[in-house]
Amino acid sequence: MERTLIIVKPDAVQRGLIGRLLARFEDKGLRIIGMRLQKTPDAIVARHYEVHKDRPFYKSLVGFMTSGPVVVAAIEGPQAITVVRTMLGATDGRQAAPGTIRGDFGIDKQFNLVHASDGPETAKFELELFFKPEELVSYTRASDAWIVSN
Ligand code: 3AN
Repeated sequence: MERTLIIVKPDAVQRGLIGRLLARFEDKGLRIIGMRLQKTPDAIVARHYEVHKDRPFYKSLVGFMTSGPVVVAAIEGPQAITVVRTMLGATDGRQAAPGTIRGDFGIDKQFNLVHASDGPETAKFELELFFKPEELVSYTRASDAWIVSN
């Protein structure tokens, strides 16, 4: 089992896609173990995107991510980090494959709907940045026995 962080970005919230996007993760069999709608403080977004701070799009990216509410969620499942990244598709919606979130819903690089952690270390860092330990809930659903066979 792995845990990863996703952010339903301001563009997706403004477009009324929260439910449809979260449903994709549930449909896949992944479990939401923490979730909150928030307007993210500048300092948190700056830490989250620190690796990009020298990139030309950094300022615009931070402005975008603080421009309106987002939904942050912690998601759990077998190889959840890779599975969720695959579900997002390529960064640029124009290149993202049909069937992926960005391939089906987006046609832009910045307005690319959902963020997800890109590796185990990033997932740990991002989950700790956005959630206190007690905000993540360990549980199983009745359906889990029919989603993962062993
Ligand atoms: P991903 O979200 O696929 O991991 P990264 O980590 O390369 O993509 O970029 C982080 C975020 O920065 C992206 N989600 C996107 O919103 C934004 N971004 C990446 N490249 C560009 C770009 N060339 N112009 C504007 N925004 C960008």
